Amino acid sequence: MHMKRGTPISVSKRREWVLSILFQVTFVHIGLAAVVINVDFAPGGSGGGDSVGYSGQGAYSDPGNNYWNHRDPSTDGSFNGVAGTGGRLDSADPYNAGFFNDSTGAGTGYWMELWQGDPEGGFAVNSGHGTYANVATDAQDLMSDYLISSTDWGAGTPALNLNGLNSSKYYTLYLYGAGDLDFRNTSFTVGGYGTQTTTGVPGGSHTLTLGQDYVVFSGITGVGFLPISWEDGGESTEGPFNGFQLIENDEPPPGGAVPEPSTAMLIGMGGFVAWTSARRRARRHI
Ligand SMILES: [Ca+2]
Ligand SMILES: [Ca+2]
Repeated sequence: MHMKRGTPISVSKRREWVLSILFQVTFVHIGLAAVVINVDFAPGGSGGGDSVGYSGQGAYSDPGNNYWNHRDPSTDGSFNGVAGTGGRLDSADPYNAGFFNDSTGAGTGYWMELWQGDPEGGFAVNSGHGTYANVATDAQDLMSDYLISSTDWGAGTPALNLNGLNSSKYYTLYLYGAGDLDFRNTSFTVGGYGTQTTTGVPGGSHTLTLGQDYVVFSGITGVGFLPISWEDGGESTEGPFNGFQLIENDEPPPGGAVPEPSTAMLIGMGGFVAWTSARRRARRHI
């Protein structure tokens, strides 16, 4: 039994289809052109000597956009030494340094409040010290300085609220917790989204690695703010929090994963090529 073939497609109809497909390819691309907030934590004040502000790419790929917000709450310098600089947090609680810029440097309505614990601390590794070798080589100025949660210093746990979220948007959060001493690792809890723990780096040269240097919480939606707390992950008594990336999307991540924009573009173009090939094959039979 033969399928009945339709009449040949008019030129205007084909043009309409091509425009439709091009629109969809463009839409997919724009849909993933997310707003990205990059934040680099480091000790400030008397303990800020070895802190370095980061500019560049994080683990979330955002080509061409290298702006990072530097958040350096004041420390008392009590950890200053050959390994680096830092100390107990001694700024007013909660620490709040205003609205974040996005990864292009443009202003946003996102901001945070940091509660310091009892108080907890911050540290920046001296780039001339041996433990600096454990810092990810592709983001050294992000990972070599951090805030600390320590079980040695009492019961208080440092936490922050990430504010200004839009309850109709979808968010992905990259949390960085590694570096300095081998295996120093961090357990992050994001309110309503559970707990994830980095493994910490095994020592030596490496690049940013999922699960080791950072963890990712995705599919965050329906919230106006996010409470984030962190503690040591069990490998040592100190858990570092080096910084984070907050990615704002209009759409939920497909299949629970966020594809890189370049990959999505290739998939979109692949679909377009497959469609035009199918049209060419179909035309040969008309
Ligand atoms: Ca830094
Ligand atoms: Ca940092």
